Amino acid sequence: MCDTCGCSGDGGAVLRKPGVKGYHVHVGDEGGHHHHHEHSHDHHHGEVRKVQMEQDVLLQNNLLAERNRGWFEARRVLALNFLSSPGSGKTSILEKTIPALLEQCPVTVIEGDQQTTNDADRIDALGVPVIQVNTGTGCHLDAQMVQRAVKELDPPERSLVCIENVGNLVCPALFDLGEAAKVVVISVTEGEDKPLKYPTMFHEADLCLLNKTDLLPHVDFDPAKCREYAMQVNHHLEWIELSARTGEGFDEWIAWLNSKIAAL
Ligand SMILES: Nc1nc2c(ncn2[C@@H]2O[C@H](COP(=O)(O)OP(=O)(O)OP(=O)(O)O)[C@@H](O)[C@H]2O)c(=O)[nH]1
Ligand SMILES: [Mg+2]
Repeated sequence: MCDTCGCSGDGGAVLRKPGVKGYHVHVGDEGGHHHHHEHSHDHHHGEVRKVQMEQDVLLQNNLLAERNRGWFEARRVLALNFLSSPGSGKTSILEKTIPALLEQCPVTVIEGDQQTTNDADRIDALGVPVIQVNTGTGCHLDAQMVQRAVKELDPPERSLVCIENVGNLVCPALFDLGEAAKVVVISVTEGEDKPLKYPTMFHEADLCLLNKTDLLPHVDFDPAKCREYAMQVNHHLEWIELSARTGEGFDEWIAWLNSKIAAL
């Protein structure tokens, strides 16, 4: 977990529904936690206690994540956790993906952002059930937030639940949500060394979508090099290159999804 921001709490997370005025559910009973960066000198003391607390928070999260996983499996729901830096194109990919899937499989979406319902509004426009989780000061979704959101969404049997995590290539990698697979998105404007600089995310991911390939003529980015770096971190990582703008590569991505849906 993140040592410096103290991202262990839920940050006072709330659930929101597009178009439902006043719908506002707090996640958890413990209320928000606050960042006090002026007290960061505390981080130099009590290292053992800090490590212990981090283990407890992650253990607690893992227990809840396993309950989510059991629930998803019992209902034959495919839950995917989408992760990336801010702006890599997670929502744009969902906007293009969901209409292509709806004939075969119902889709519901959980959107994670610190603030706004912007992404939930974009998904709502597709006519698909969606819940926005606003994490407040929190920089990742955790299993409890997903549990609450899933309870509200009540996804049908044999369906797909897309969980778009908070844009952040670091902390969300550590929090199991009970998903069947983690899909990390990286775009060609971010630099091909990201898998080496942020290895935990690529180590934990099952599939990497390299997005914005339409911009390749305009940037110095070598997809083969990026893939090679990613494979150094995780040689099981699957890899698909696509563009949410042009639709290039979507056949392969939709086929990947359909193979998972067929196995439900
Ligand atoms: N050229 C190009 N632009 C893209 C592509 N995909 C997304 N974008 C643009 O990138 C910007 C960010 O896209 P989003 O889909 O909002 O990214 P995100 O990962 O959901 O962002 P956060 O939720 O804020 O982390 C928008 O301006 C998109 O139009 C793509 O394939 N090609
Ligand atoms: Mg988004």
